[in-house]
Amino acid sequence: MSPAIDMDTSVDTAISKLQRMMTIREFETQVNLLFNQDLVRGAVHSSAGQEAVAVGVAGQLDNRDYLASTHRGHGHAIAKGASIHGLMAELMGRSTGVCSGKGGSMHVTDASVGLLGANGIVGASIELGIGAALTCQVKAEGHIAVAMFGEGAVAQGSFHEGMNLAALWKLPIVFVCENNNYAVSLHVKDSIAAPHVVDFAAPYGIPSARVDGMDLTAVEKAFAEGADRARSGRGPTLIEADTYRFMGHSRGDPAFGTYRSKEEHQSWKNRDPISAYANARSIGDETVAGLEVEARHNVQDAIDAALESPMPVPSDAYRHLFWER
Ligand SMILES: Cc1ncc(C[n+]2csc(CCOP(=O)(O)OP(=O)(O)O)c2C)c(N)n1
Repeated sequence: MSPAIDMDTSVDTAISKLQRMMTIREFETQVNLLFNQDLVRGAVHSSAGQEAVAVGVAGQLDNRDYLASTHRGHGHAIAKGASIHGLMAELMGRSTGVCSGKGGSMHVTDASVGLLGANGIVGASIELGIGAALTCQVKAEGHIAVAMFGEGAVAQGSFHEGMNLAALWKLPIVFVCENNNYAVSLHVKDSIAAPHVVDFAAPYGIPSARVDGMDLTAVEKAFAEGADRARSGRGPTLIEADTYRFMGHSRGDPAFGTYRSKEEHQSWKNRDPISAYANARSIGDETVAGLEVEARHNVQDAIDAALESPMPVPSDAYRHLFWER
């Protein structure tokens, strides 16, 4: 794995990255509670535990860079700059949501920040990312695309087709695999033939890096190299970030006790990316506690605003399907 080097230039920058990760964690915690109260409908997939990947990647993109997300997309959306008010309202089916309350958790999209959307089809982010990367290549304005996906997508044809095409056309894309070890309950060792996801890069001639996905700085370093390669016309990169989801796969799935042991779960929680980053950057308990209060306040504000917002009206059912002037 790549050793982590310090990408931060100032304490303020480090604090703002920590704050972003803590906002994601708080958002996911509250969404889980709202789901249990039936205020969030449809399936939700928590990204708690995977915040360092979201922030390490999306934190280095601007609004004109594209990011295609997965079914586990709340963290990617927040890290890419979508408003937590718009996201929370979307999950709660309100007309003030980022998709006017019609998309829900698995379709959160915000074109204004380059977020191409969460996605319920495992592996589809790869093809969407490829299309976005082709757009960037044709426009030649120095922008890039990122395709996020879980290791569950690696056994799909879309992964191999996408890698092949990106290498062939030297597309400005970074493939980021969040290897959280499990596709629902299936362990990665039982789903892919190679020891590591990055092993699939060499046959396509794609440079790759495997990093500790619980270490924000390690993710940033690997992604910076990939992004630079893409921006300078040198083609794609594959990054495998080893990580773990702290909650169950989706609704009703326990965090541990069935296909994951309590001990395994605890061993990853001991490497929590938020406390790991605070410790690595010597950000004190008092500052962390202050950030926690701020995150709680901001997310609660988003919940309150969503609760006060109307549901979409039936007459809008056919709106937003096509581009409107
Ligand atoms: C094409 C496709 N096949 C199967 C599913 C059902 N499904 C939903 S999530 C999931 C597991 C995905 O695992 P992974 O890609 O590793 O992402 P993670 O859930 O671990 O974040 C599966 C199989 C789906 N949504 N799409």
